[in-house]
Amino acid sequence: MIEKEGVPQKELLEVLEKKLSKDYEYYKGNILGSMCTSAHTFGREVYCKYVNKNLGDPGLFPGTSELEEEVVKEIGELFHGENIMGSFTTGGSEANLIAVRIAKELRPEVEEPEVVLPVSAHMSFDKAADLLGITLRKARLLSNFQLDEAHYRSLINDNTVGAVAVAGTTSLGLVDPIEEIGKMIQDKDIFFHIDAAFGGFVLPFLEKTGEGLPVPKWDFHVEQVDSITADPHKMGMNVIPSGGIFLRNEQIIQKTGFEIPYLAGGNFKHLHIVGTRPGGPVISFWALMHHLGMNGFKKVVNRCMENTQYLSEQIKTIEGINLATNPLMNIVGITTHDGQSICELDKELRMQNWMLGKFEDFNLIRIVLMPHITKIHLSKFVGDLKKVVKKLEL
Ligand code: 0PR
Repeated sequence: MIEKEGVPQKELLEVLEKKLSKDYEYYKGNILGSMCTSAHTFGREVYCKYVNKNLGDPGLFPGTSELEEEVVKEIGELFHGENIMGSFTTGGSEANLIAVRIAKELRPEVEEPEVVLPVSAHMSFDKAADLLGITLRKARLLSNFQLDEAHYRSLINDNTVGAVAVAGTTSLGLVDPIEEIGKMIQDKDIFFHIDAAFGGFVLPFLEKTGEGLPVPKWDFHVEQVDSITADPHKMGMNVIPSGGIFLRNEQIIQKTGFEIPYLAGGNFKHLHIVGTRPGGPVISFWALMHHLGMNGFKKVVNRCMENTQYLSEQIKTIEGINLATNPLMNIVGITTHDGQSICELDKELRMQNWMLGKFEDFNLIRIVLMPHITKIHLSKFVGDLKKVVKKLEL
């Protein structure tokens, strides 16, 4: 119940501190299975300063709106595109939903639209398909977790309005064969979307990759690619919420956008699901990108990759468990040596307060080596992992 007379701020802050003490905290190092991390302090500062900006009515905030255009264009260049359009979103799910909707809108003549995607694609595509009345055709993976290209090709037909590939899979951080898929749909009227929600702010900064795996072409470099999802609130270290949708063709917003005619700031077309839209994360990421520069991001990614390498090497020495695959990015998958379920392993480690990702379909535990994780946290984890594997006699 809300009190009749307000409670003093100091008192409330104390209550909040107590109530929120249940939450896990990134800096403690036991959040090992998340794609989010502590927001960069400079970004946080800028965000707080500009928290009132609403891009849902861009005519009232032309400065913020111009900044969004600028940062989108710059990210587009990072992804080897020219004059890229697009916008920030609430996250990867909204960006993917927007992309699937565009694919459908561009082909109104197709009565039963379908989208082809790998089975490793994120749940947000299932949500999008459900909301938009689209059928998903899911391509299998091979035993090494790479896409079965022949199966993907076989799912493309006259009803295919969209093709999706992932640059940084949710489970293992792998990149689909994007050039090859591009060739498959060449000269077909199929919208090609890349989900780089995670990989978008890793791949451009990867210098040396795990086990020397080459970084495949994944972005606007591939001429068939029409759009990309990339989320600043994952490896971009920006505040939540900040995802992004990036589009090659500037006409798409005019062709498929929604128009709200009564806005205080005047008419605008937009692609978003939300109306009122935070401008703060756009401004904070503009500032963060320019503050860190290429080298700043490379440094962060390098450190995450060093930790990835360290953890991978350690896992290789533990009998009973295996690396699911050599990591390309800062995600490590642990599986059992003989195919035994990872559920018990996950449960035991969780009891030791390690918050991991569990992917039952692929029988693997996921560790995302985000910037908040240090080698000290990892060596503690490895110690517990060894004990648990022994206890379970894996
Ligand atoms: N695309 C990919 C490839 C993703 O991995 C994700 C989220 C999305 C799209 C959707 O992004 P939003 O969550 O921003 O809408 N992947 C994370 C995951 O499922 C989301 C997450 C983040 C989960 C932090 C847990 C967590 O603690 O693992």
